[in-house]
Amino acid sequence: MKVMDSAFARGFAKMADDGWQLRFHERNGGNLSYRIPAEEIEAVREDLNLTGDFLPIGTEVPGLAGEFFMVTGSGKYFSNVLAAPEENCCIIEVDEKGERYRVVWGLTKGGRPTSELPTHLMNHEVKKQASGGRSRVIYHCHPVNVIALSCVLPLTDRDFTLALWQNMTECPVVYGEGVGVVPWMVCGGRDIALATVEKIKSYNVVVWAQHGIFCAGADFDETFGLAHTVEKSAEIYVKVASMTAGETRRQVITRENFIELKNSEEFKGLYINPEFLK
Ligand code: 2HA
Ligand code: ZN
Repeated sequence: MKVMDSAFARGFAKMADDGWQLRFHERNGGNLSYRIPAEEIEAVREDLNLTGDFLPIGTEVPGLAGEFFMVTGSGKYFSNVLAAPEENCCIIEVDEKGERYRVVWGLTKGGRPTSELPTHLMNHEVKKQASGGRSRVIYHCHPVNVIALSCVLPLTDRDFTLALWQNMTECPVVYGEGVGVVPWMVCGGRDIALATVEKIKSYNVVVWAQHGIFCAGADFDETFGLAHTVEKSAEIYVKVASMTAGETRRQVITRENFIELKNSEEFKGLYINPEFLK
């Protein structure tokens, strides 16, 4: 099968376009990666070029040795992915030590995988392990309202989690573990990757102050839905702050409400991080 006839490649391109439609990706902002299951890569093997040279990743990810990923290209625009995935994305193979990669499909007009490849792969490595292999998608985008909040809220996991949870019931339901926050750092390198990895061990969403978010999930719908839910709550916060001239919100979902939600019949088994209920 051709890569572009596979469900995973079509899902990847659709998600990129969903992000573009929601204005999460100005210019070449953001990046997306998918850890491809063995049977899905097997089905498209005839369309791969497995003869290229391996290049250094810039970090070591032994937990991903031999894995294949579909990723967006460095400098490529999300707005162009759906029309021409083979020009704007690629499939990479990680070598048997987890130190190097090579492009085996895509980037037909040249280019490299995303500048955030070290962060993506290091996040995949920890999420793969923490989720027992379930986690497959890492998504980075620049949603305007989350970034706006990072200009005004204290940059703590607690402040962000409560600010987002308290506007909308869906939030603690969808990300009951909360969100992590990384202060402003230079992007694209190993330091921000390490800081993000520390946070993504406990959360599925990490805010990069004055930059955007990183999130992780099992599939495209779950991961995009997570980013969308976070950004929607941030938008509500920004609207409320605008209506009230910056005064404190008058009604929010309270700590007692979160406990009520968690203990309800309707949401039986829902996990809400107890750290943020204190
Ligand atoms: O331009 O978003 O963080 C891609 C990015 C870098
Ligand atoms: Zn970015």
